Amino acid sequence: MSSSETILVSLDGGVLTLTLNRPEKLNSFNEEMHIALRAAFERAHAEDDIRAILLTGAGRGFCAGQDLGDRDPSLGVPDLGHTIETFYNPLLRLIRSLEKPVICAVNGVAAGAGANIAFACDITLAARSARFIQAFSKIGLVPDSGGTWSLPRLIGEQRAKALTLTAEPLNAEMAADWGLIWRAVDDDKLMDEATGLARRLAEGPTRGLGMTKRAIQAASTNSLDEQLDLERDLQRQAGRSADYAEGVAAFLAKRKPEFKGK
Ligand code: LHQ
Repeated sequence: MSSSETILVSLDGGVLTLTLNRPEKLNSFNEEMHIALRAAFERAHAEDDIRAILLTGAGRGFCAGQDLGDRDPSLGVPDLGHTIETFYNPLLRLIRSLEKPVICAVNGVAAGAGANIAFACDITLAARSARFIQAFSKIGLVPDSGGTWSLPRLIGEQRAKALTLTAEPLNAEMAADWGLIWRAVDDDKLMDEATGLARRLAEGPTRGLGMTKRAIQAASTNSLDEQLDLERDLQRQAGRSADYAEGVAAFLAKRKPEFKGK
């Protein structure tokens, strides 16, 4: 495992595990952590050996959003739009455009941008003790990191407005019931379950999985006709992949496929 101070990075079995590592600040973002996390996602885009990403946090929290000590208006009025443009939006775009599965294991509280980053990942598991807090309204801000886009899509306008306007915490079980995350898991099982899932996906037909992610995401802005055309085009590409050939050969031979991600 190599470590910058703020993000722990390890690559094992095709899974790039990224651990937010400022536990004394509940893994809230400073610029150093942003830069390190972005570099790790850029690496995930670039390297074929990386076939799934697992994002989690060190210590008792997942991520408490922006480090507010770093953006303290008493030290001079900050340009938060610049912070968003420079750090949060590029991160969100990197996660969403990565054509590989991004698993998120929410090990503890996820607040502000921390919650919305978790919701932007492809499959999010959370420890039963974890809470999600749209903390922005408590400090006079608006939700960012895609929250105003993902929340109404995932849970509808009423619930999205109630969560963001009140900043009431939502527990993991309820987040799963509402469809904000995939599953709530016993605390002591979270990392085993998340790692197992990431490993399994890393052994999958990466190109097909990546195109599946692209298609599902495109659905929120496409018409049915556009989506049907997209499915045709992606299926054409998938049908030419080595992994499709392997999948069919394995099926016909009644053996387990060995996908190479190509
Ligand atoms: C923190 C933080 C934190 C610094 C805990 N900063 N130290 C984007 C662009 C630009 C600017 C603004 O924001 C954004 C997006 C955003 O994310 S805005 C939302 C920012 N986040 C918040 O407002 C959440 C603030 N944190 C909390 O409300 C609580 O810490 C939660 C509910 C997350 C957890 O509560 P507790 O479990 O009771 O823990 P704690 O409050 O005691 O925190 C533990 C330590 O972590 C503590 O430090 P200390 O030295 O006293 O032990 C906190 O000060 C520190 N910490 N969040 N965001």
